[in-house]
Amino acid sequence: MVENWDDFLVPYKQAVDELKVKLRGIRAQFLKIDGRSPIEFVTGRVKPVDSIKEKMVRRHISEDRLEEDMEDIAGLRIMCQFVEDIYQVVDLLRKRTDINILEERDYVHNKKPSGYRSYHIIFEYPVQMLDGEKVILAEIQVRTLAMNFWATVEHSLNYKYQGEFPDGLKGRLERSAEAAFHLDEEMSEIRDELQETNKHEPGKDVRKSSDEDSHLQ
Ligand code: 0O2
Ligand code: 0O2
Repeated sequence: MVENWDDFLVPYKQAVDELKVKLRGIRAQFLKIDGRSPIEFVTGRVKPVDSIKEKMVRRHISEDRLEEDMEDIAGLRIMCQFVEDIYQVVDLLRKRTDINILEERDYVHNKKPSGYRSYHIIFEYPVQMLDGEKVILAEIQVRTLAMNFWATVEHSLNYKYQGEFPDGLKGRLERSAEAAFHLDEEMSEIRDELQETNKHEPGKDVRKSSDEDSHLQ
């Protein structure tokens, strides 16, 4: 049983704080070496107690199984510019020795019925506590800026309507998720074409190319 929620959440808060520093460190290293990072920015949060309790009811999780059965009490988000960056970040995470990946869920190419896309990684993470090491479960969601835009807005609308969207709006939200994904695909294509142009005509001012412009109209 959880006697004191603040005490229960201490290792989770520690994990989120540590992982934010570590993941932001990856970005800093990339920028220094490459001038460009597959990580655009990182956010993190400990799930609020009210949300934990709501999810316990929804997923039939008892308090004594909380540590084992609720994977996202500690949650991190990595935002990327391009879909390809997501998989580069996932590869980097797989190679790390400080996290032990238990499960990966590719909602990028297997979208959820709502239209939601992201790559989820569930892992064990050891936290050094005063009375020794405590291994906790945590989740990292890796997504593009467009996926994050959609998920953020949809999440706040969902909260307002408690998942019961008025008729027709569900379909429109799904279609807007697809529009966001098309935007991601278009951005990747534009990037590839710019790289091709630079390879064949180094020094050409690609900003003046009307061909790329026409794709987005
Ligand atoms: P900077 O200089 O603002 O980029 P903290 O741990 O205090 O840094 P906190 O309060 O826990 O951060 O917040 P959170 O939500 O974990 O992370 C916020 C970080 O994400 C901040 O970066 C924001 O700038 C960054 N962020 C949030 N939304 C966006 C966005 O749409 N675009 C970009 N580029 N960044 C965003 P920092 O680390 O505070 O530094
Ligand atoms: P938060 O902190 O409010 O974001 P479940 O949690 O029961 O829905 P499951 O199987 O435990 O599902 O985990 P899943 O679906 O792999 O990941 C759940 C998390 O992914 C959610 O956490 C969201 O952060 C995100 N997510 C999944 N589907 C959607 C969606 O349709 N829209 C949006 N905006 N986000 C989604 P929580 O619990 O909602 O927590």
